[in-house]
Amino acid sequence: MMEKAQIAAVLDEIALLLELNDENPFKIRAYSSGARILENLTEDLDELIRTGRLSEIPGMGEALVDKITTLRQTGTLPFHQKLRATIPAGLFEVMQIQGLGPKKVRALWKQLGVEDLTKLKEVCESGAVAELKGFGEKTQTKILEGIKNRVAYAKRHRWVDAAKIAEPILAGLRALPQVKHAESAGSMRRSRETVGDLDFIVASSEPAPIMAWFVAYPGVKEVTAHGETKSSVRFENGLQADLRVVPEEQFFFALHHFTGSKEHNVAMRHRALARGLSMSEWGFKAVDENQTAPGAKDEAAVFAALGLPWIPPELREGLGEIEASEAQALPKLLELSDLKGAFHNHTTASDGEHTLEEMAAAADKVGWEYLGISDHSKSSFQAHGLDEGRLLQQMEAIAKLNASKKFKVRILTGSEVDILRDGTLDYADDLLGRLDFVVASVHTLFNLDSEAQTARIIRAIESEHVDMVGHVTGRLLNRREPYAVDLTKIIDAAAANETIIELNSNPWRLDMDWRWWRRAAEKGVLCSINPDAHHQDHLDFVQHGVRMARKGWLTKDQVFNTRSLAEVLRWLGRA
Ligand code: DGT
Ligand code: CA
Ligand code: CA
Ligand code: ZN
Repeated sequence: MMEKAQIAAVLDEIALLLELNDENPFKIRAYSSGARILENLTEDLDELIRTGRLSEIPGMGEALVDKITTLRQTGTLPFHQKLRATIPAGLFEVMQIQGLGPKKVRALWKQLGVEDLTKLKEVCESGAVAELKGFGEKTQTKILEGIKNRVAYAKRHRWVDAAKIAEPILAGLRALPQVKHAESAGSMRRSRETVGDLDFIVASSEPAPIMAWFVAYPGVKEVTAHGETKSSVRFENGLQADLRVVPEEQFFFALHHFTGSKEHNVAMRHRALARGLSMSEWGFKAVDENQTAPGAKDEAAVFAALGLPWIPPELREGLGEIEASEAQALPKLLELSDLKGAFHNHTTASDGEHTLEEMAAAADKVGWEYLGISDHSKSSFQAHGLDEGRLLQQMEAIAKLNASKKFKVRILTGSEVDILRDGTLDYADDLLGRLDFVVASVHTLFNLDSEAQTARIIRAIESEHVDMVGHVTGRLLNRREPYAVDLTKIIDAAAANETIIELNSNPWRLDMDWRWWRRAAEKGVLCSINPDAHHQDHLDFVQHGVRMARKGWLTKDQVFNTRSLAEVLRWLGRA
């Protein structure tokens, strides 16, 4: 059985294929509007099919109903398959080049025989594209750029990298005299771990100078659109940004709409319709023309009009946030100021850049009650892991430093101990037992199969000396995939053994992924927001951990390092 969203995607693809085949525009529109209707259906699709009521929905013709029924029941559609076979497979890649819609792709295909990217490049370089009606030199150059940069343009950007670009732009927009409000929306505002593009929303009655400022912003490498109320630019690193200027009374609707997610928006629109309102980026419209629709003077008013308390953007992923809001059961999300200290930090003893004292000074600056030091263990020789002797020396140095009262922060002795191939640990139990806390991490053998990798980590979780498991999947965003591991089983083992799971806050890692935390918390697993600092400045990384914890619906109670020093020591069995 095929889901509604997948059926809609097939209908959209049919519309695209028909357009490539230069079919009747009405027919094309029928498929794409059919896809939209399907996305917005609140009623049970099977029920609608069974009772024949699907065809009574305006816009749902016989042909469409037949195809939806076939897709729902069999998961494929011969019509779609046949249509797909009429298009060279390479054209799908050609369509992903920036600025190439179905009409242009068809012209390139039919008139110049372009069936893939190689051929496209060839006809651009020969100058043939510039000669085509509706193309020209400029388009030809743009297509070549698009081919050259297609990897960079298709790439998603880490949230931190996108934020570095977005923050000064937002500040610049807010400083313009014509700007009433300015916000960054989209995945950036929802705090996704990676961002496809930036979406700025501005309220103003005078968009022209704002647009002019935006397209001339330093660092803009290319202006991909410059309209009256919408412009798009691309920066050096390939990141694209959209700017939309709306009248003030539309601002909070536009902000809500472009914050997304799409899934959240679809659910909100259903809810609005059930209340006699149609909802869009422009505002509410009463379905009954004699009624007036509510406006919104802030974002909370958009939700309030639908009987809902405001939902934090991080939760707007269409994962039950509207139901929770309706039930007054939204979590009170963790905040940065809730943190009272942090575990998992390195010093120059292993691969950190700052000494113990420098790290203590940095923690004092943040105002933390405690700072857990956990350098690497001896197997991590490439990171200058500590052998037993050096670890004992470090423990002594920490005891002295704490006794000296030179810093307010209490340093806790620990280790990021390597999990060895079989799940045993890199130090003997009696040594581990003398530390204040132990983080156990995998740093080798990423290629083990899921069963072996999972068993290895679970064995470490079961060790009575392991308090936390570090960066549980080993992923590096955009760089290294997570190793194969069964997180369901890891979470169950952590719950059974009262082992904390780390939320590694290094912006490359953000591991464990936010999608798993609700499940972990429901099972009673504690989260520790760990900076994994290798530099004084890295203590700040916890802000990213907090963002991800919020995305994972975590509250203060579910996060270990919101506890006081006394509570933490008690939990660790050290007081
Ligand atoms: P990204 O840029 O891929 O990281 O993710 P977003 O969420 O920023 O997506 P983007 O930039 O394409 O669009 C921004 C928001 O606009 C999106 O989260 C929801 C809204 N939006 C865009 N397209 C649609 C759509 O087709 N339907 C609905 N309901 N909302 C949409
Ligand atoms: Ca976006
Ligand atoms: Ca966008
Ligand atoms: Zn590590």
